[in-house]
Amino acid sequence: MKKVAVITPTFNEIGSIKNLVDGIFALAAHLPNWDIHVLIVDSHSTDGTIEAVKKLQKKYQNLHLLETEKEGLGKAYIRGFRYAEETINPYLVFEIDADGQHDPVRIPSFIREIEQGADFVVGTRYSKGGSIPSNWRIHRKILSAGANLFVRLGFMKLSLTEWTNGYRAIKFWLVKKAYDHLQNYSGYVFQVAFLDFALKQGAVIREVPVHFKERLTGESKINAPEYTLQTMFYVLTHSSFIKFVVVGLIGFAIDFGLSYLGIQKMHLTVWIATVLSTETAIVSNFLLNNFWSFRHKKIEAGGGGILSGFLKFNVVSSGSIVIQAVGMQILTSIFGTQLWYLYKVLIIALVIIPYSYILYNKVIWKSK
Ligand SMILES: Nc1nc2c(ncn2[C@@H]2O[C@H](COP(=O)(O)OP(=O)(O)OP(=O)(O)O)[C@@H](O)[C@H]2O)c(=O)[nH]1
Ligand SMILES: [Mg+2]
Repeated sequence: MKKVAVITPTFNEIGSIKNLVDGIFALAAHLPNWDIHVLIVDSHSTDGTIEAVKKLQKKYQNLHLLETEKEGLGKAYIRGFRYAEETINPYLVFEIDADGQHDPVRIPSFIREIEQGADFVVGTRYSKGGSIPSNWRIHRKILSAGANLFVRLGFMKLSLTEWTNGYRAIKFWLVKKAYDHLQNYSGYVFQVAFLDFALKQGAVIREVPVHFKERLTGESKINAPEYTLQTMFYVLTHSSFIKFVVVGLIGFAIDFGLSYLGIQKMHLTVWIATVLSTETAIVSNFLLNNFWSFRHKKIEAGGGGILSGFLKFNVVSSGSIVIQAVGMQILTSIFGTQLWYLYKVLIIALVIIPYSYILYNKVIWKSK
């Protein structure tokens, strides 16, 4: 029998903890191949949660309690993983909220995915069969859906619909590998950091739809502004996007510098100088993107892969020249040429950057 540690962090969840624990152990009876343990990681609740867990421990031999400092959700999970490793030594762990929003009834669906080869299963609220509470106020819906969309677009990983929900099943080998990375993320952003890490490790990731229920008792612990900022910062620093922008700026400097040299200093024919400078910038952009921005999806030398990637890159780059030319022509013929530089900046920011980032991710440096 393989061991499972269902880890649930709690801070003042007296209203729901008993239901959750009873719910999980009721299911355990229907999972004969799995030895289910539950680990509550409590950060000094003051509402009686700890006492309630201790009482439940008399009934359930496989119920564990770890008391920790209140250092955020991510830290609570990392402490829980370490403790589970020492005391339970699981093959699989679950993450699940204690406030009743994650229905343990879905646990067997996660396990089915694991049995079919998944390493990391995410409970998604944003694919068919999943949902968020319909009575959530609009700002809460926007925060949740917006955070997910931002992460999906930032990582250009549209096939994953859910990054932030903390209802997951993860094989323990992945947890052990992730410690070093995760210890930097003590708050809720830990969830995004863990999924990003798993993807970059080449883990098999699957989603199962879940209904995210309304919190019935207790209070939300999430600090929305802090969470939003940390999530944005994480995506910008861990996706290829910032590097892609830096490469674009370097390309611009090369193009501009060589044009200046060719036209102004060497007095070359203008079209020859322009072809030379543009193509040098394209070569530099391709190499820098391949060996830096999209390094994790690098096109390897040999087998003609680099050449065909480079040719595609030229086609995409030519596309951006055509878009700029047509866009500039349209805007200046409508609004006049006085503010041409503003139109150019707008076209680059609103059209060229998304166009290139999407095509680089989806055509040239596709996920493996
Ligand atoms: N041990 C521990 N648990 C925490 C901490 N912060 C949050 N939790 C628990 O983590 C789970 C998720 O927190 P919630 O506040 O419900 O976050 P949420 O579900 O995104 O927000 P709501 O929908 O408003 O409930 C709950 O079981 C909390 O009790 C913490 O610092 N330490
Ligand atoms: Mg909650």
